Amino acid sequence: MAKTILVTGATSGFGRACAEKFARNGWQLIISGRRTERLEELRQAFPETPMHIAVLDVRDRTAVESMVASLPTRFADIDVLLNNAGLALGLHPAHEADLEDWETMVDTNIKGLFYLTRSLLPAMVERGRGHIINMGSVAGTWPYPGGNVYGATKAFVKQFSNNLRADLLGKGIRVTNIEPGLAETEFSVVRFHGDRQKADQVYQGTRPLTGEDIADIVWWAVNTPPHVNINSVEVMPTCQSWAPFAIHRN
Ligand code: NDP
Ligand code: 8X3
Repeated sequence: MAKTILVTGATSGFGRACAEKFARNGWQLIISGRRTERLEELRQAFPETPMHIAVLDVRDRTAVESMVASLPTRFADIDVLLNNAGLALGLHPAHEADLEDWETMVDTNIKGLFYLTRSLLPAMVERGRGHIINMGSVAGTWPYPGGNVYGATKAFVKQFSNNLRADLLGKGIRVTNIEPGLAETEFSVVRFHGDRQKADQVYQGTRPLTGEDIADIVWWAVNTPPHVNINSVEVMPTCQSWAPFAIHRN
């Protein structure tokens, strides 16, 4: 029987690239996101691959729980949960940021991620097998102007991943936090509320990471032997590095 991965945010970017990678390599998939037509299109691109579509807003706890409770039997034993759905909204300094944006990021990147995790963990513990891969970010470690709540949600993802490892010691379950830097997906279009020109400027003159780069890393982390746990992977494009400390002078 093929192994099963559940990918949240499979309609775009990293999630879509990861879904394609696992489908090409003989896994069966549960693909999730809010945009039904994109999930249908993904399933049609892999007619040989068993794919279950779970149209889902990860912020909706009841919807997450009932999706997990009603999985068809052949998809019920999940080997890998890829907690990828997430977003940044806005790049304003904290005193000008939109509170709605902050709430959406917290509800999606933090609460959505732990709803999925909490719903699937009991079955993984019972089976003594499973792998949770969380999509963190360099923003969870490195502060930058305008990163305020987005970075803080990813700091949550980082520490939640570490604490999961502590709770799951001896249970046969692996946990990995992937922490990418600059990557060209729909991320910036979403961050700038659909302003494509502003989004394009983020990547101008760079060679950013791609969804496929991240899919290669997820695939590697999953396929290390069961006694190996990749705790975290921080990855940037070669064209990205750190800035010096900022100093305000009068
Ligand atoms: P995309 O915008 O291309 O993809 C985001 C995915 O998340 C979409 O499939 C979207 O699906 C899904 N999503 C967003 N909100 C919800 C929701 N409420 N419920 C369900 N699904 C949701 O961006 P990326 O692929 O870049 O982002 C994927 C992850 O990677 C995010 O967690 C992001 O924070 C992280 N990341 C991105 C980096 C980058 O520079 N691109 C770098 C580091 C981390 P739909 O809209 O159909 O619901
Ligand atoms: C996405 C990377 O630097 O835009 O998490 O926050 S960054």
